[in-house]
Amino acid sequence: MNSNNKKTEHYFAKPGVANIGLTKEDIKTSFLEKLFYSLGRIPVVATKNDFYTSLALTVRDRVFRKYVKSLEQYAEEDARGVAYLSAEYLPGPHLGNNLLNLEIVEETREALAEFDLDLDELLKEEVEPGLGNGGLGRLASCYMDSLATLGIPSIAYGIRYEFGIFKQEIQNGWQVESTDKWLQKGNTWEILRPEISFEVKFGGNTEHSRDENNKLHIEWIPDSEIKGTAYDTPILGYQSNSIILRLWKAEATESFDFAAYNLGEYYRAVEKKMRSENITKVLYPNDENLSGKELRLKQQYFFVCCSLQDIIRLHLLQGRKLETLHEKFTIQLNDTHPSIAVAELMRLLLDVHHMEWEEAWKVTKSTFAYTNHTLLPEALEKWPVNLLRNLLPRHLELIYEINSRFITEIREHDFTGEQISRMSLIDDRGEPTIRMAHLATVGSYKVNGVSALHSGLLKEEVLKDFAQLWPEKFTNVTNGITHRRFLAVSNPLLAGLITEKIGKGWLTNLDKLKSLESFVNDEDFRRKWMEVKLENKKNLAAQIKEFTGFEINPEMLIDVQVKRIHEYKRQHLKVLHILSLYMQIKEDGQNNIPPTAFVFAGKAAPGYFMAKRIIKLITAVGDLINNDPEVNKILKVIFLPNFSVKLAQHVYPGADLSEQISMAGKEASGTGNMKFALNGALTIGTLDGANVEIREEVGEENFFLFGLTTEEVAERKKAGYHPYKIYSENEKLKRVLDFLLSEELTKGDTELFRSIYDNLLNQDPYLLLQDYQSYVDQMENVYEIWKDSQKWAKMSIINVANMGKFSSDRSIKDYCEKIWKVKAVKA
Ligand code: H53
Repeated sequence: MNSNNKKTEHYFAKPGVANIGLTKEDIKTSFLEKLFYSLGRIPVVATKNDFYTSLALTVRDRVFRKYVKSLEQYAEEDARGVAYLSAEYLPGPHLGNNLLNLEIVEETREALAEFDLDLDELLKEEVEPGLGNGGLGRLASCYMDSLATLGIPSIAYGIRYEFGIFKQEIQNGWQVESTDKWLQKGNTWEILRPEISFEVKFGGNTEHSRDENNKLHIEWIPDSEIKGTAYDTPILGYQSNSIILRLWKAEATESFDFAAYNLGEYYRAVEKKMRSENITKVLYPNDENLSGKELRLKQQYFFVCCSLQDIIRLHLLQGRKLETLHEKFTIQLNDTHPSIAVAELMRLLLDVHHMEWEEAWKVTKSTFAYTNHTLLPEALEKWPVNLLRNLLPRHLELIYEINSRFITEIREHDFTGEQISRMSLIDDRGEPTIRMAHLATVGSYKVNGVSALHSGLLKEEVLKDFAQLWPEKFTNVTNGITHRRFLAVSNPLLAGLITEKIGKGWLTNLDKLKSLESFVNDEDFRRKWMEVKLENKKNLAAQIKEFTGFEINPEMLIDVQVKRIHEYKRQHLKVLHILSLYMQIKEDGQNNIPPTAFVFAGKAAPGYFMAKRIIKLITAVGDLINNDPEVNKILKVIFLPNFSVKLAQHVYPGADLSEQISMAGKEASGTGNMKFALNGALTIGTLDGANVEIREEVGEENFFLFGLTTEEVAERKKAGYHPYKIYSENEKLKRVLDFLLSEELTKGDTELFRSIYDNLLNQDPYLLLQDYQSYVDQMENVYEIWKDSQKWAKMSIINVANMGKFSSDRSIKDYCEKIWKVKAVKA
């Protein structure tokens, strides 16, 4: 066989082999084959889920067809590649996206119609993998889409949680959590790779010995061992390559099971097995807050350990030397969650592959790059030294050694003692802990923040000493979103209108949207633009009806805040504003407020008291307003339960106004802000995260700005902030705040919102009261402009036209140029 014969093309060219074409007839044939041969069903007894699965399998074949071609190309070019390590992914439903990327949406629709099936109905069947909490996980998935589309040799690693982010229900106005059994009906998109599996050790101790040449040997004698097995999901790019999302599942190793079984200790064996498998059972539901739990550290180490062994396997498979790992691979650490990788790679290189320290350290710090996603102190990971000693004793030794060499290095510079102790990897001010962000920074060749503002603050605050030491290490890559999922797939009407006007080049180059600006003065175009928005609002209204039972008039201004519930994101600021409108109607007899539906969605971490109370506040205000005939024609307040990627795809297209109202300096970037603007919503926001750049792009006259800047926040706090003073000096605000304790709102349980009330009046750490008036004033302006629908439409078009920068394709190109030095390889 010559090498040409080995190419996949050769096999696919043979008649009758793997006929996986893309025409309507091909799709029909495959669809029936899947139904008969893979599922053993006939149409009369098949359920909707059977039809969905047959279609998903049909599409999966075609995606894999693209994947093998991509793989071949990557191998042939011996290209440098990226390994992306992330504890979270939120891919959303795969089917619709894959159809778009294969460009077979219409063919599939027609093929199904011939069997009397409706594509949209089958799309609804898909259960999405909720393997992330929010922004961080969704960003990773947007990046997968762009890596594939751009043809960047890459592989993404993570954890195959059996239960993803909890399902949220609202009962009696409160959030109630239940388990997300996303695998219950199986997962068509993944394939198990039983042969790609690695051992992961925990606990025990280390033994140090010297050989005859006085060389030190360190052996880790663990007290337990488990196995990680790979599950691969292909992620297809648009008209392009495909990459693999490789998720690890924990399993018991046969050996220790077996030993216990022989002793007749069946139950002990089963218990151990279950305990090992617990590692990948459930996603920790805290976004930007530490759980501090041992199991969480086990999860982090588990997936990092499997992924690094796999990367080394792939590297050696190509006949390369381990000393060149950093030349062929760069490993991106998505936040500190995988940062134990720095110590683990050192362990693998030193203890398993017997490299010398200097060489191993050189390879390690030339391989990793670290993305920081938050400045919130409660989100910066620190692990107790004692926990590490118990769970990963060898890694603790390595971290101490890395730290001691690092401290020796910085002593040679002009750092003060205070700076040195601030920079140390070990915080020994109380119970000694490891600062994972410092480990990631010391062990990486680049560190980036996720918006211009955040990257700046990172250098000035959290990592300022490191930025002084290594200024060239720090850079910014502003986040981006995939416009293919968040416009082409989720908003086909707007995508269609855009394509009609400017062609479909925007699908691969979002900057092309700029040319929409030349149509802002075209009345006919504006009319069509508004018609599309109205259709999308009707669709959102239908979702609201389905999930909450409430009806909203789609002509209303739809004002939306969807994101995790967190005090710094200030959902309660929005609530205060809604209450101010309510009182204007009820008490001041005001009747010129434009009809508005306020829509909220988002999950609260189950242990986050204030966040859960904010949800109750939103629903209580909703109860009051939606049931008051004097008010409910003008205002509606909706809380959409169980926010997910699937639901988000209906929300963004139907929104008129996007709420991005965090206290300046707290939201690292935000990506929802980009999704709204891309779908034609206007933004009311602070100068926080990527809002700053969005405003720069769309122009200040097309953005509703309010609130203090980051510097002003700092000054305000430094000068002494007294929320009570603001409360007592602003009568209308006082009226609204006092209403939180009213019988009407609380239905007699007047202490219900006492904690929120007291917090705002006494501490108000996120300056709601400070920014309140500015927000209310800017909302007046929003209403003025909303009344001029032509002006609103123009602003909406200009917003969309200027979203080019926020494509994740741009972000990935930035990563390639500024950090990874990886080039595209197109299949
Ligand atoms: O990451 C997003 C940012 C967003 C930030 C978020 C995030 C998490 O979702 C979880 C942990 C974390 O450290 C940061 O809050 O501002 O847009 C992606 O970068």
